[in-house]
Amino acid sequence: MKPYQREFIEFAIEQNVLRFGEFTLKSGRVSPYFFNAGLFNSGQALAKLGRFYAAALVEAGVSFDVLFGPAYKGIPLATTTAVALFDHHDIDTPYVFNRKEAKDHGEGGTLVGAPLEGNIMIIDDVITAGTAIREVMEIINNAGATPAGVLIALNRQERGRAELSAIQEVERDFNMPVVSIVSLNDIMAYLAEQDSPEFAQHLAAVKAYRDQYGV
Ligand code: OMP
Repeated sequence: MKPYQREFIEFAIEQNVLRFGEFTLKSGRVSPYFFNAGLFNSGQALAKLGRFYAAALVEAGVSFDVLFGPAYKGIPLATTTAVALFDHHDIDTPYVFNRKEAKDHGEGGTLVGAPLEGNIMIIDDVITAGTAIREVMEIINNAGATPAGVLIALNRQERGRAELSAIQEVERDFNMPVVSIVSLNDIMAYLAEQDSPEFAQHLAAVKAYRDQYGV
């Protein structure tokens, strides 16, 4: 685990974004942990979050033309990443986001920002079973653009439709990399490092979950 990844996990726990307990996921799986990116809900938290996304993106070295933030949660994520790329890496990148409902007046349409053209880097929060990201791929295909990759905060390292992980399936099906700031392995390593019975309990629950749904 790199120092910025440990820092990110601490930051997510501090913000209550990463919580332990019992949570029913979109996929129906009942998970002992949940990552709620919506709780990065202040100017300071969003600014810091953008720095983590930008750091992971620059480190991955994937080239792209435009950042895309899928509605709704991806919108502030792509925005703060674009700002951090400029402020901290001197990279000025166009960005675009979509509306869930098409607007039939004014400028119209479902896209706001730069044109959705060329190689698109999608910014999102979490991939579990891969359903949400497949919907996003349709928007990119319909625009005639090419996916360059996906950047997410957390790779939950869960099985997708068959034996591969959901992320491996997405990488295979759309021929692009999925980059994450941290993965479940990093969270487990972090829990194991803490000298705390509470965290040891969380780790045991996460291990049992991974045995059932992990890859
Ligand atoms: P999949 O569509 O199964 O990949 O689930 C991804 C979506 O589930 C995310 O975009 C979130 O809306 C939500 N989610 C979280 O936000 N955090 C989690 O820890 C787990 C999920 C989830 O429901 O799987």
